[in-house]
Amino acid sequence: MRILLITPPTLVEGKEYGEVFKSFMSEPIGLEMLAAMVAGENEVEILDLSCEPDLDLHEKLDHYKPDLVGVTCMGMRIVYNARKVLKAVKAYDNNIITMVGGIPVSLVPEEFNREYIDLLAIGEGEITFKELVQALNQRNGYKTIKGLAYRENGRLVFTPSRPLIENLDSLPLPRRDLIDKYMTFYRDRLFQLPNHSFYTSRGCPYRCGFCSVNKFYGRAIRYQSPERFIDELSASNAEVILLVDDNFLNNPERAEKIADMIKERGLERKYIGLSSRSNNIIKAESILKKWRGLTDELGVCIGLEGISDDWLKKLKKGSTVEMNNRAIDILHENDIHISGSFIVDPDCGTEHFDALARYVKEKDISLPFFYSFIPSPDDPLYKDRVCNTDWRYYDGWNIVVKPALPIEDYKKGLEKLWNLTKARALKLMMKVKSKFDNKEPVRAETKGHYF
Ligand code: B12
Ligand code: SF4
Repeated sequence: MRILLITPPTLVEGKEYGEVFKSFMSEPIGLEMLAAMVAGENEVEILDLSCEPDLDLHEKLDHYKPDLVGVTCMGMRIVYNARKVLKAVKAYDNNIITMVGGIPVSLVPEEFNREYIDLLAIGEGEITFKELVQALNQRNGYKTIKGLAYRENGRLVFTPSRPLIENLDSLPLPRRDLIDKYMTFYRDRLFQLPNHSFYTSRGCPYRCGFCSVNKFYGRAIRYQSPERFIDELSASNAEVILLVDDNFLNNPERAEKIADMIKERGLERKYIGLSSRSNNIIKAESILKKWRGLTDELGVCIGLEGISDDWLKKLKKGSTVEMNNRAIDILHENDIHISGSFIVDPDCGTEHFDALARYVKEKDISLPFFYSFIPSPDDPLYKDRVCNTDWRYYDGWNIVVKPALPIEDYKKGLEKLWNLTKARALKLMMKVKSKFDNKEPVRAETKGHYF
């Protein structure tokens, strides 16, 4: 069977702030995992339309002649783009089986109940995809395969749910060979060096109300063993590695073992980025020095979310401003740069924007990100104030919940904060520039919003 796996374009047509996504390109690990699951008798290709937005899809389909096209939809904001690609494929040839997967597909499946979409993957995709392709190859039916939804008389029919994969080590390595052609695009924002992303654990045990991860994976966290991660890392030559786990430091003992193994095997990199909650940074304080020693520059992303305990409580964040402050101090003590994100309270007054800017400067947060509030499908917070139901606006930069301030004032406040982001990003870039004597020319496409 010939399979074409597609990432839809990340830029949303004519959208304000769209430029920012040019600086956010990284590899589609989900698709690489699916490709690895069906290696062997099948022909698989990955097409990343965020890197090739002007590609002629018909020409590609003419040339590749796929039997099955699988599209990934990573966020609500690209629901329309994902559908557009699927519609074009079906219009090209009605016999091509069209399929879509990703977190939004599981959270709002009705959005994908369209005549041009044959199958939806609900939940984790690897085993479902493997069983589906096997069934199609053997000309068997797929209606008993777990983790699918298909259309019948215009309605979605769901097969039994797909259990979470118990042992992540049982999965093959992602097919990075299929994305080598895009490595000039997959550059990090600061150093413009090629990067690989690693997703070494799945899920998160916390229950922040706004977050989709705990809804998709449940509140369990599953880990790859350090050995499995090291195998994957050894196969990667990227100078920049991003550990895109939602909560990498949740298990400090495992994180320490991984650090020791990277050192023992000489797998250090120029830059390492990882994400963690502030309470886990505090828990992992004693091992951060080891991580710092593995790289020229270490960056940690924290979801700080706010500067008042009341707001953090409203978000069900499960952390406090005191914890955030302590985590920030620990990172500074270890010479680790901080990327901190905030969700700006729709009920704030104009003074709040200044207070956020002051906090960021005082705490020396190198890369602050400020998002407007987006309600999660199953969380009641601000549901009654949704003023925009067009998914294209669900990017955190546009406003979908009516603020207490006049909308223009709230927008201005956000824009001012984003100017601070640009200024601080530039400062960080200057600081680290000397460490990264990157002779490679920077592609215009990846230059992005900040610089
Ligand atoms: C890495 C990452 C990024 C990377 C992009 C990586 C990439 N090119 O794919 C960067 C930094 C660029 C990024 C940007 C953004 N991200 Co992001 N990101 C993630 C993160 C941390 C990991 C994604 C990942 O690689 N997962 C690992 C793979 C294995 O899982 P997967 O992609 O879901 O695929 C599996 C299944 O979903 C399914 N599947 C997926 N596609 C398909 C297709 C088929 C055919 C089948 C059968 C199955 C299938 O099978 C796969 C294997 O199990 C997730 C959180 C998370 N836990 O997933 C957030 C997450 C996806 N991001 C999110 C957001 C909000 C954004 C931004 C909008 C943030 C912002 N305001 O800038 C932007 C938008 C980007 C965009 N494309 O529009 C939200 C999405 C929420 C939502 N409901 O919309 C998430 C869930 C984070 C969160 N805590 O809420 N992100
Ligand atoms: S800690 Fe992060 S990943 Fe976990 S539920 Fe909260 S926001 Fe989501």
